[in-house]
Amino acid sequence: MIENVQTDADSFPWWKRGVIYQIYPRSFQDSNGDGTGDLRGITERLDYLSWLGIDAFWISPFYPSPMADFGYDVSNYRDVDPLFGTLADFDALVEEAHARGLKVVIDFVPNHTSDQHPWFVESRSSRDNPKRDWYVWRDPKPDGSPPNNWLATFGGPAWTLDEATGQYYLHGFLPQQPDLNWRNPEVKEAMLDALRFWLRRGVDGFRFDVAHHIMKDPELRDNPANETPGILHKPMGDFDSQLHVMDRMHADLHPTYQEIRAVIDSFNTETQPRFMIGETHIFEPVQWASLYGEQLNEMHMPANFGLLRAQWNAKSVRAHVDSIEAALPAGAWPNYVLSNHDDWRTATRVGPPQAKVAMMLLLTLRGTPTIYYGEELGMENVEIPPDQEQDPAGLRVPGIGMGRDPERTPMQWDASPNAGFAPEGVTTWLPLAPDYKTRNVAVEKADPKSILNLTNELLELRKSHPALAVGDYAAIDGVPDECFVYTRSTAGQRVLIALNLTNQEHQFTLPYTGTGQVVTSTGKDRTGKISLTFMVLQPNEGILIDITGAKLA
Ligand code: ISL
Repeated sequence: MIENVQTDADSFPWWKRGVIYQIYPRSFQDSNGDGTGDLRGITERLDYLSWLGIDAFWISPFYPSPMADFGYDVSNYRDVDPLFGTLADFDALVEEAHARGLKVVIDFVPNHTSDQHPWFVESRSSRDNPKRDWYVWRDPKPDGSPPNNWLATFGGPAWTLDEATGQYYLHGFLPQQPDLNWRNPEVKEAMLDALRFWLRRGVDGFRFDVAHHIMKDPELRDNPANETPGILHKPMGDFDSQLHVMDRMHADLHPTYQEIRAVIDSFNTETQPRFMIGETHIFEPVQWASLYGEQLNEMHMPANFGLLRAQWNAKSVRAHVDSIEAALPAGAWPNYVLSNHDDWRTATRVGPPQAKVAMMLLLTLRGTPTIYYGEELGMENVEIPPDQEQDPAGLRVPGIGMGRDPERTPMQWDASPNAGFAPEGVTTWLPLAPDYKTRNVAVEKADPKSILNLTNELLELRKSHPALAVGDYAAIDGVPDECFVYTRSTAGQRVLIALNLTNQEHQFTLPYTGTGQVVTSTGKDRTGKISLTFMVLQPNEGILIDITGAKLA
């Protein structure tokens, strides 16, 4: 008897039942031979995305920008940087994507602008400029030091002194990324209006960059010291010496998110429900879950980065998933991610033999998965020679692995010079991975056992199996500590996912009788019926089994 289950996948909006694919636009496809990817390049590759089977893609920022942080320093919220193309290119991309049934999610950077944004240029021009209060300006302490102890994510204090006006401005990231003052109603209105600009152009949703940063302690009190450094998901240097409780997550985030959500919802139609996901690096599950809003009227989904931080072993991964399921407010929908443009490639983090297991996990958990471009190929971090390093995080805080270039290298399309990413002879903005001739879309499409074909199959299975897309999750107890085994169930269907997170064979008994039907496996070497009473998982193996109708032992 299958109880307490969801049934009809079609009644779920696309952002719940679907899969999001993240495109870092500099690195996806260069259409004009300047060595950097662009919007037309994405349009040229839409057939690939359709074939792959994703539902939506999110494009990291393409706004006009001095590129101090490669687009996360926006100097105009209503245009496209010439490096990436034009507004007309964007409109064409949306039209072509929608024609294929693909949703378009764009990055929105609410916490900070570029220091070259006209708003900041005005704001810094004098203490009594009408835009002064659009940013966070404070006098130095009597000894001339910054107003409080806050640190910038990418090294150094979060305050820079403007010599001309004698005040410090706040920047949670680079000095070239001054923080906006969201408590100023004019700022809020200007930003909401920028959202409307893109909603009118047809975007299906937004990813809100560092959404938890936009509201800080209004009294700007010091952060307390962090007595247990190492709690962040990657080495962050001095930034990790503090608990970031005052420089983010102030309670008035909630009414602000509600106002943003109301604007987005006001563009909903029957056929086009809009959506927002917040980039929220909050790891305490209850605090994270609060960002859905008490009435589920804030973030449709606060991004959940817990899997990036979990140790790669079955106990930690299961503990994380169970904690998310437990913390989730009634009616809210979970989400998972294994890598992005700020974090290590999955194959590098978990080791190449585990990459397929990781992909099977991501695409079979209950919750919307986001796949970072190239993960479907098993791309790895690429070592960047020091003289080619680009990322300001790595350049400003060298030597501890903060640089993000290794996970941002060009997409590997084929074995031709420049991997089909850019024309032959062009110098690409970051070097290509050394393995691109053997690890690319063309080679992997032709290999039935590739991670690309596994990803493609799992994406198709999510469409054909409501249990995988929207079914309930239940972990199975009594299996070896090295394996993570769970079911996904709808009223009419139950599938079981058995993942071996080690390179050793494991044997165990499942709490079901009889046999199940193999749907697929990471090795693509299993077919037919499989015993549920005695299961053997090969090293680094994941199996997906249809157990609809199986009886509990
Ligand atoms: O603060 C952190 C850890 O607690 C960082 O992980 C931080 O949240 C993360 O670096 C934020 O990233 C986003 O905003 C940055 C940009 O450089 C990143 O690429 C973007 O994803 C500034 O806009």
